[in-house]
Amino acid sequence: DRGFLAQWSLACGSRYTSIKGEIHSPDYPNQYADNLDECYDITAPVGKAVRLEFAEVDTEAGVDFIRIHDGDSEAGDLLAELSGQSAGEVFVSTLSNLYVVFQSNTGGTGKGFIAYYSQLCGNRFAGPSGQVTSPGYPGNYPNNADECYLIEVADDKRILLAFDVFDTEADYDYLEVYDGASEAAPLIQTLSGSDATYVSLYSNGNSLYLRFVSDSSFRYDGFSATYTEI
Ligand SMILES: [Ca+2]
Ligand SMILES: [Ca+2]
Repeated sequence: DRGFLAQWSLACGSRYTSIKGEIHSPDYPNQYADNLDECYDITAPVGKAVRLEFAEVDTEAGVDFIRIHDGDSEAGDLLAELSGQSAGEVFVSTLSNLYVVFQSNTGGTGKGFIAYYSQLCGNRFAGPSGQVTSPGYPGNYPNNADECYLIEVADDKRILLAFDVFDTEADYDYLEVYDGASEAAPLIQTLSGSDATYVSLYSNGNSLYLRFVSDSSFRYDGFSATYTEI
């Protein structure tokens, strides 16, 4: 017997920290058991966010619930309470955690749920236009930087990314531009040195993912770019 205090401070035993993966109810796609109280703690590195997409929800409607919290415990804001049948709901964490609880009572059951998680860049830009700059800009960027930027515009739009300034240590400090929402998307171009000043790039879809990396010596101005929804 652990006693009340130990129970109260016990963290969720099911932690998910991979770049991507799945969570599902016990025995999915077979019927889940009665009286479950399951937790799923999905944690990304600091600076990244968690995206969670429910491919299937099938529970006893109004009685057996999946609760999605924006944080690392049930104390985090409740984003949604799913019950009954649904598919396709997507949730994104504000910081680097989502916490999911699945509870069933006695009586009716179902297949439960399956959901897929992935890590998104936490440095997110939305809206029709904006400015993206290297860390510390207009000062020099730091050594050993590894920064991500996720730009997302309206669903049916594309993005024009135009660089006003680009100045990095050639070959050692660079910016990767991906045609999508993560590093899993196709790489459009890797920019380094000063050649990229006044370069413009276009996305095919409504998102662009940038990754800026610097090595351990020689800091330059970095970059400043304007993105526009087109
Ligand atoms: Ca039930
Ligand atoms: Ca450098």
